[in-house]
Amino acid sequence: MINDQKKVWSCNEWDPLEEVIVGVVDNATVPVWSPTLASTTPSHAKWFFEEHGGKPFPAEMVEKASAELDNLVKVLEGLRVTVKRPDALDFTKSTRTPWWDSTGLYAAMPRDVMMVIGDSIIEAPMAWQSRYVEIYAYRNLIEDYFRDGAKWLAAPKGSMKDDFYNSEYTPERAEIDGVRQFVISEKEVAFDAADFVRCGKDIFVQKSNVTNEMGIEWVRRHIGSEFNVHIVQFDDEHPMHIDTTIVPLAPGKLLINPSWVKRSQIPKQFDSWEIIEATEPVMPYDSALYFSSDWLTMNFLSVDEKRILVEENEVPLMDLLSKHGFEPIPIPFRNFYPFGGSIHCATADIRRRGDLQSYFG
Ligand code: ABU
Repeated sequence: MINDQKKVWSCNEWDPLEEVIVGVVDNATVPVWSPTLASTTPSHAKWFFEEHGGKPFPAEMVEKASAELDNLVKVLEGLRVTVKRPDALDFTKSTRTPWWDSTGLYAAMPRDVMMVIGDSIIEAPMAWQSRYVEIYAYRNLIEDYFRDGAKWLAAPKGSMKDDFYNSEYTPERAEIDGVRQFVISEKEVAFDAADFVRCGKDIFVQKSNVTNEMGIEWVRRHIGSEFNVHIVQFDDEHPMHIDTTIVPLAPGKLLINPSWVKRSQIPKQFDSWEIIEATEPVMPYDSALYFSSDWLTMNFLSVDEKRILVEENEVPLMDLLSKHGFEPIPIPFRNFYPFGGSIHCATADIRRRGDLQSYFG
């Protein structure tokens, strides 16, 4: 079967998008405050989890974010992209294992729980107890893609027992003697798919508070020898998800977060690429960004090598992209930010037209 006929096929972040999953916020539930959450959550947001932990997100937040997701679907369909939605599980229900029990989170961020590499769907094992069952929101879709010929790999889910987490870790001691510390250990396989960025045969990944070396090694061995997996590290002291740090825009053009990425840290593969520094976020740091940094600015979705869906308030970024020959399409998405992501997080590519190739000499 040639790639154009494959139902599931995507090799990078910029080929023409033909099918995508867009998340839902229905039944989204606020996790209970924990050291795991504290490792990447801004401390100014702690009150939100203390007040709402274990309960549904406030209805007004859900309604506003839901309307923005529905609008995103309309915009994508208008661009001739097929859109699928996950099931809204009842995330207020607790998952009980022999070692712990926890309420769930949401099905808002497909980018975190699964990724498509070539014609394979890879399910991430995750690292938060509250996200243990999240993938089941996508299983009806994944089973259909499997019936249509996709390959399907599910990474081994860890126990997420207490001793998987690093009890010594505190956000204030995120680096000791020049060595980055993480809240998760290497005891079992862990990764979120959003710590990987795909550039054809080269895939870049960061170790983070949800992705460990064992998880990266699992991906490396399972995707096969035609792919090169490169581990990168930048200056984000509390890393979780790479899609606000480096964003490949098109062959030869890489957007970087100037606060976290030093030129000397950019992988040598990008030596001949144009490096573009993102503009500062327009949103104040403490404006309801409960789960994320303020760099959601960079968390946009490429429809193809030119057109990019960008949150409508991010005007300086849109100006920058236009200056570099891109065509930003503004959409309202600000009310989704408090759930921890922007347009990239809220989506997962299922099909992009194009071939698997190397973009690095
Ligand atoms: N899930 C994307 C959030 C990354 C960040 O906090 O910058």
